[in-house]
Amino acid sequence: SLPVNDIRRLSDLHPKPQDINYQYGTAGFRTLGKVLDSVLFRVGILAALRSKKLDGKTIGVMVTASHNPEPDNGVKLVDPRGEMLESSWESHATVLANTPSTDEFISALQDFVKTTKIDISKPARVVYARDTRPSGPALVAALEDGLKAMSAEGRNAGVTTTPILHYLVRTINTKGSKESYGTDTEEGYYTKLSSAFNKLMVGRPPRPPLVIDCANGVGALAARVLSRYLVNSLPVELENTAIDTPGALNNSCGADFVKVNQKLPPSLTDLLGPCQRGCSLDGDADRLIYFYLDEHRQFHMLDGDKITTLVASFIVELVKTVGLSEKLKVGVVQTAYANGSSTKYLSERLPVKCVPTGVKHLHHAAEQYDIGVYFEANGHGTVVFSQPAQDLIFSHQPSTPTQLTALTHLQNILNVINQTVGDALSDMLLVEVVLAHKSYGGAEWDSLYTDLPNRLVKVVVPDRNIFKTVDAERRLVSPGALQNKIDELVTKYSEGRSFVRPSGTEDVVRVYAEATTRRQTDDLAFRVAGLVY
Ligand code: NG1
Ligand code: ZN
Repeated sequence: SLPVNDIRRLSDLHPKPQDINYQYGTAGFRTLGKVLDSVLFRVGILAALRSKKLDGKTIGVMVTASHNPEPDNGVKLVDPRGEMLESSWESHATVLANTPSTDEFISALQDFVKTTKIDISKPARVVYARDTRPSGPALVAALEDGLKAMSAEGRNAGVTTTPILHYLVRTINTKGSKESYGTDTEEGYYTKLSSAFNKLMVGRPPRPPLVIDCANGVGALAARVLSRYLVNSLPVELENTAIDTPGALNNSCGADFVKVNQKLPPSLTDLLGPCQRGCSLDGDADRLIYFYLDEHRQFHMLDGDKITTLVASFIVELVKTVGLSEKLKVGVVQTAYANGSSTKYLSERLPVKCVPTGVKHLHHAAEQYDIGVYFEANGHGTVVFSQPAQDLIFSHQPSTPTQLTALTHLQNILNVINQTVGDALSDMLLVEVVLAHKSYGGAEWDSLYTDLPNRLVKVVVPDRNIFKTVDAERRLVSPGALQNKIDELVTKYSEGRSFVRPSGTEDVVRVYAEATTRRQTDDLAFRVAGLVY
């Protein structure tokens, strides 16, 4: 049975604040770092229980608030294959985080163990990490108390990126099996990605240096280490690496800043030359946005949709050259936030599916293809290969030298990609491979299709829970007549599209709009926001 005495003693050190209601949302628990102590303790216990339920497989816990401001923090659980926590456990997490007292917490735990049929005698293993936020160390200590209460075996992966933590979970759980995913260390990660990348870059002409905006976060540490493995293949210039400067994290820099403001971080203005490309990571290095300046120093953004297009087209080409088009179907997954032009371009070439916001939806839909490419417009995404697809790629016998070359490229690409989750550094290497192989600069890449002007605005409303959506969040069914009013407005704009949905991570409603001109787009967004308010 549960070690009730240990849990009680340690739980009393991490009391739940009375007035706060926590919610395990699309990004786990996320709010101000200073109110998360009890949540981390309880997540430690929950992670141990999840591990026991899965027969001692290692569960991951990541302490981060990604692109959110520095005072925020958060925590999410990672399942054994490196995926997001199974959704049925999200509500258990919410319930456990909100029980008011230690006694109620313990009885909720006892109920949970019983109804979920968890065998407490099984071992529990958890690997955990945090980003660079100042609130991180104390929260990790609270998590460790939770693990201690359950006598779980903990492995502290230190300060690292979210995707590296996912990689560690997957490699630990597949160690020594035929599905082995690499060595279960950070070094294993860097070696796996970089050696595949370096092979793909052999014989390519030298590239101008890539400027990497590290958002003053943990990506700075990871990008620095990675760059040592790339000395002969990719010159990089690391910017916004001030991880110890209070208030700097994600402040006027990083992938979210660039995507939302559609402009260069001010700190890069004097650094980026004409026709030079750069990219921004977010605070935990799982999102990536590219950009370049043209010859007139005009800024152009290359977001998740542009990455999807570049990568999916390249993989399709390789598969075709290898002669496996019939056996390896490539498909794309997007959300409603994908630019209409990208959807149009892709749909004319590939199967494209639209799913609700949140990586788990994209990931699961992508797994339905042999090779699934998914990115949120904000730059979070990856490519997933089904097991049969991987087996085929590594066992296929090519019949011509051209096929052999393409097949080897495909094999190396598989190893550059972090299939567990969106990974800014892995995605960056993937983009660089395609650019090098196609001899593309930013402008050539950008020219595949032209983005429709778009605008994303937040509206603060008294209760966002009254907003209910259907059709992959593209239409509202509540409140009442709102969707009809939006539909009516949209018809007045050429190529107009707009939708409204409640955020899963912030207490706001988001309004998205696109149309053929900047002015029309802003006007549409403004008027739809007016309807919502
Ligand atoms: P919400 O707050 O539900 O819109 C945001 C992003 C998602 C996803 C999650 C998790 C937008 C419009 N939404 O979700 O794509 O990244 O955060 O971090 O970018
Ligand atoms: Zn992130």
